[in-house]
Amino acid sequence: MDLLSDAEAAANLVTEAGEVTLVSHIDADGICSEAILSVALERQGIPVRPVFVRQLEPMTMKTIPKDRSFKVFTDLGSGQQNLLAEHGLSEEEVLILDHHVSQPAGKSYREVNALNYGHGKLAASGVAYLVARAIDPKNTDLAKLAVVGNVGDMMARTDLGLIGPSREIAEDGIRHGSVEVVKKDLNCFGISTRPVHLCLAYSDDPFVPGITSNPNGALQFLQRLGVTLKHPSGRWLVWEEIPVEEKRRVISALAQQLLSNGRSPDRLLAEAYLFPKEPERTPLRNASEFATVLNACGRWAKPTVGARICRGDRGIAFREAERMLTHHRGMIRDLLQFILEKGVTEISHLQHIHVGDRFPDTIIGIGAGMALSKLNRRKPILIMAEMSDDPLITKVSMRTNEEMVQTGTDLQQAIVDATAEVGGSGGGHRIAAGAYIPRELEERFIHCVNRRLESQNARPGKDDR
Ligand SMILES: [Mn+2]
Repeated sequence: MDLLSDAEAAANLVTEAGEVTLVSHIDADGICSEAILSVALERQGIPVRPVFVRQLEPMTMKTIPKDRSFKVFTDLGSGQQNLLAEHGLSEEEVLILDHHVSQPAGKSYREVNALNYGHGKLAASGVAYLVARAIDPKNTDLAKLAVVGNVGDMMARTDLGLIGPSREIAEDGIRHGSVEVVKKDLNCFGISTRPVHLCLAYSDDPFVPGITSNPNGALQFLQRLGVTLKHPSGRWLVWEEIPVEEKRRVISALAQQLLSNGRSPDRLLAEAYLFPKEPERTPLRNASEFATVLNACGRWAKPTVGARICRGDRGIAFREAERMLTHHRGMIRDLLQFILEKGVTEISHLQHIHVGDRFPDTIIGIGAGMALSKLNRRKPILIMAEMSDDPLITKVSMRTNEEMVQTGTDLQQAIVDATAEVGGSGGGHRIAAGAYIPRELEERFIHCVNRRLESQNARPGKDDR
């Protein structure tokens, strides 16, 4: 069993279809997966009907038509094979391209799942790309979207860059000319759109004392270094525009700042993925900001706007996405403010807060992640929200930071174990995970997770999977 030959088999299978229903997830990885595969199939003359879902559960299964189309599931499906079977889908009409833990359920659906080949850092859009490339080697223009999806799913986070097959896909993009790799760039978000001092202040990996969460501190730091901060026209420059020599000055001063505070500079640099053909100073210029645009579209129930951007729409869809991004950021700012003002409840191994129905459940994880750098950084944060469409269910999101992951914290494991005990479903990654749980068992769930985190911290730190 190897990944490329299975991608090839999947390509043969899907190109035999007369028409395809493509069911995908609403996040950046899911939107990129859908775009990659739809474009590849449309180029073969095969009509595709996309269906986006927040997650596969009995309610959303109803949106999958019972017709003669071939059903492809991307970025979901592996863990919900029981639902596919219950929906009456036969083995012949299904293909799953995923990277979540597989749970076979009686039927043996055809599946290309990165995890089954030992690739923990290849997201669904990477798998979809390998299938698209097997359909036609000319599809390397789609490598860029796979880079966006992989970065959006945090595949580059732990290792400070993409590795293995997802890195090889980025190489395809470089050869095609649509992707540019900067090997040792500053590990921070917003290099194409944010004024440099805000870019530094809003990044918390690594946490730089005096700069992280401190825009004024960051500004003074840059002024002391004599960095050119503004364009002659008066607007702020973004990191991408700063001359290389000045970038080096900033990076070495940040390293010194970390060392003099007894912190490691290990996570200061990371590989960045730029898209030189996109317009300058827009969030489409680099993989992580591009992914944020798509996530904003998905979280505000407009995944198809994101899908149009993936297909190259830089007009109406892009302007709509920009408005959503502005709205998205405003809402997250309000949420952050709310968390800090209301305050979290700290227990032995985590800190938690319930936001009720004040904020949509789709953004609480992001707000929690941002709040964590202003709270106790030694304890993961657990945030809960009511689900607007189901009063009996509570959405839970958890976030921690790289330092805690390196000492053994694994939120995915903690959440999966706790949902096994309390009921509900959950999953995610070591650094970020989420669950849907029965509302009446919130308290018990918190304590289950707390106990799991306690036992993880008692173990010595393990290598990342
Ligand atoms: Mn994914």
